[in-house]
Amino acid sequence: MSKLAEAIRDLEDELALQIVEEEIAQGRNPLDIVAEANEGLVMVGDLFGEETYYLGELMFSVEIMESIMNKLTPLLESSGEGQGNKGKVVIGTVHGDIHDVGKNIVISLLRSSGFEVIDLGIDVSTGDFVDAVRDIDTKVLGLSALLNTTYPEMKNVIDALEEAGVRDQVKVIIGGTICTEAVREFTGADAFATQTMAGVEFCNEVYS
Ligand code: B12
Repeated sequence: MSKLAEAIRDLEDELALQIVEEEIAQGRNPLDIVAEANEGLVMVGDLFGEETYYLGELMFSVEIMESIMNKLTPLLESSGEGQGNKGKVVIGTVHGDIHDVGKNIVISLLRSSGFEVIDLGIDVSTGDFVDAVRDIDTKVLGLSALLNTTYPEMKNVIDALEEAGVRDQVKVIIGGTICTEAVREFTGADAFATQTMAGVEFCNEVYS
């Protein structure tokens, strides 16, 4: 386990930020730093799952992650290949779900890869997703969900796109730790991603 993951797991905020600064100074790839931090958050989630940590600890781990992302986002976005000229991507966290750390990381990576990202935010209604696909000239819709209770919402969005007659206009990629091939099939999405770069690779393919 990396020192950064360990520091996040132990909620050692100052130590975690110090490690990040050292890693940046050493010229480490910001994506590798994100991956290490991600590992720490997953461990916090496991401790929460086994009731060693409670909601307060979970929230604090997010504050640590947000401080880390404040340092890494400018590096991720400045290493970009252009200013949004590859195409537009619409992304949001589905209704009932407020998890956005992973979505925001994907957004930073897409922007750094040259996509213009329209972020609909968290707890986004089905209607808002449909309106966005209808109104924005995009070929990709990204849906994020982290809860077992909210992944059926991804299917609702895709069904609503069909009903509105706009399903053919976009490829839909779903993301979040709960996403698997079975979830993709259930929702009717075109792809799923649980890894940092998979979403970017998918958008590159769609716009190639
Ligand atoms: C941080 C966190 C929170 C924070 C969220 C803050 C925020 N601003 O996001 C807070 C404290 C608010 C929270 C609340 C809750 N949480 Co919570 N949370 C987590 C935790 C610890 C980490 C999630 C995270 O940020 N991971 C780091 C990011 C980088 O990873 P990621 O989200 O998976 O994203 C990556 C990929 O999945 C992918 N990706 C993600 N989205 C997308 C979208 C697209 C389009 C693409 C291409 C890719 C992609 O790319 C990302 C980068 O690699 C997880 C534990 C875990 N193992 O996931 C629990 C977890 C998700 N939470 C859980 C629960 C139960 C809750 C609560 C219901 C708790 C409660 N009793 O109130 C509430 C729900 C609130 C709600 N309505 O949404 C459970 C879910 C269980 C389940 N499967 O249903 C988990 C798994 C914890 C656990 N082990 O029990 N949570």
